[in-house]
Formats: sequence, structure tokens, C-alpha cells
Amino acid sequence: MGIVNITPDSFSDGGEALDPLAGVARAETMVEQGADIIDLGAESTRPGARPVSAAAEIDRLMPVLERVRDLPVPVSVDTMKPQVMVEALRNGASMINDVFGFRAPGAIDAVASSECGLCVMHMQGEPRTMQTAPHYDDVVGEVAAFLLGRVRAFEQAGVDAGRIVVDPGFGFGKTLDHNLALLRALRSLSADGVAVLAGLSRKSMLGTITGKPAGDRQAASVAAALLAIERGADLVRVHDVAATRDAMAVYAAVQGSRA
Ligand code: HH2
Repeated sequence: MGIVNITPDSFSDGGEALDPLAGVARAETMVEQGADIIDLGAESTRPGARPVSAAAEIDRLMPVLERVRDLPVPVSVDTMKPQVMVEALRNGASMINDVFGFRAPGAIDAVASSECGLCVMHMQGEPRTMQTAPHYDDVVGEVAAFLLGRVRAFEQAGVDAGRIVVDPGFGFGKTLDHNLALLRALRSLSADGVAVLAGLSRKSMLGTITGKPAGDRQAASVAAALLAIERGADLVRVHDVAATRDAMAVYAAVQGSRA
């Protein structure tokens, strides 16, 4: 899954694709490099980010979505807002990726009757304050229980679990130790056998480990993506598609399969 952030303030690529044509070009390049899904985001969720209105998010998103939907891969829209979900699905999105886990009132209703894919992510708190003092007694157990609860909520709304992908939400209300524990236990987070997505690309945990700024974390991101795949991730959400693809090809060759 290749990341295209149409935002002024995303932590690693903010401002790079604010112009719709730049966003489209970025998506096209990622598809050429081997992305299977493009994830469009129009609101930053980095720690401390300020929320934007649904109208502003839709205004940023639509000019890019209208073009990217013609690419030969499905388009996911990264949003927490039911109103944005409805507009995205009406305009060609095939998947909704919600870092708030579809907990906003109306979020499940906004997506239930469509056929779209659903990424359900775990976050403790909300972006503005989530990194202040994250606390868990048992991070793996609590995140797994949350994800299973969301899968059940969807099933109660008549949504087939086959549409759902779960994601532990690396860096969303988590310390480095929490993130590492979740990465080690990734396979066990697959609630009811649903697919697992891992988003580690350029995240601050990699900065803590390597001492490098966001723009200089490509090697660490590729390593993290590969470790996530080895530990059961079915999808990886990345900024550096070409490099990640190369690493996956090596991994697949060693495993005796094709990437
Ligand atoms: N991480 C970010 C945003 N959306 N969605 C899922 N499912 N999983 C993630 O780990 C995830 C996500 C944050 O990264 P990024 O989009 O690069 O930055 P920003 O939120 O600042 O736009």
C-alpha cells in the first residue's frame, strides 16, 4: 500500500503533494513501482496534529481521487470522518482506512452497505495528545481485544469479516516498547483470521532506534516492513514503494515463492 498524503503537515511528506497534480503523479509513480493499493490521506494524524473539517478534507481529496481512481489499482481513503467516507465511496474509493477504528458515530453505517475494503486501526487517545503518556497493562492483549471487538461490531452490522483488515496502529498512543511488543506479536492480532496491515514507514520509533530524521529512515522502514511481513503482515503501508518491493522480492525468493 503506497501512501499519498495530500496535506500540508504530514510528518514525513507533508506539503509534497498538496497540489493535486503532484498527488496524482506520486500515485502513478508508486503504481509503476509495484504498489497494489494507493492510500490517499487528506488529514495528518501525526502526534500533535490539529483536526481539519470534513469540508476541507473533502476539498483536498476529491481532485486527486477523481484522477487516481482511474489507475489500475484500488484506492483507499484514510479518514476518520463518516461524511468523508461517504463522499470517497461515491467517488471511486474501494477501501476506507480509519485510524480511529470506525468508532465515530455513523462510521460503520457510512461503509456497511458498500462492498469496500475496511482497515480498522487501533489508537489509544486521539492524535493531538496520544503520545503524552501512553499506558497499557498488556499492550498485545488490549490491542488484540480492541481489534476483535471492532470486527464483532462490523459483523453485527452485517459486514462480512472478509472485507476487514486489522492494524495495531504503530505509534498511535504507543511507546517504543509498546510498538516492539506489537511487532513481535503481529500474527496473534489477526482477529478471527482477518488480514493484518502494518504501518511502520518512517515512523518516529525508527527515528528513536536509528537516531535519524523522518526523511532519512528509508532503510529502517524497509527493514521494518520486511520484519512485519515475516511476522504475519498481509499488507504493509509504505512511503518507499520501490525499495520495499525489492526487499519483498528477496524475501519471496528465499521463501521459494514470488513477491
Ligand atoms: N499511519 C499513519 C496514517 N494512517 N493508517 C493505518 N492503517 N496504519 C498506520 O500505521 C497509519 C495510517 C501516519 O503516517 P503518515 O500517513 O505517513 O503521516 P500523517 O498521519 O502525518 O499524514
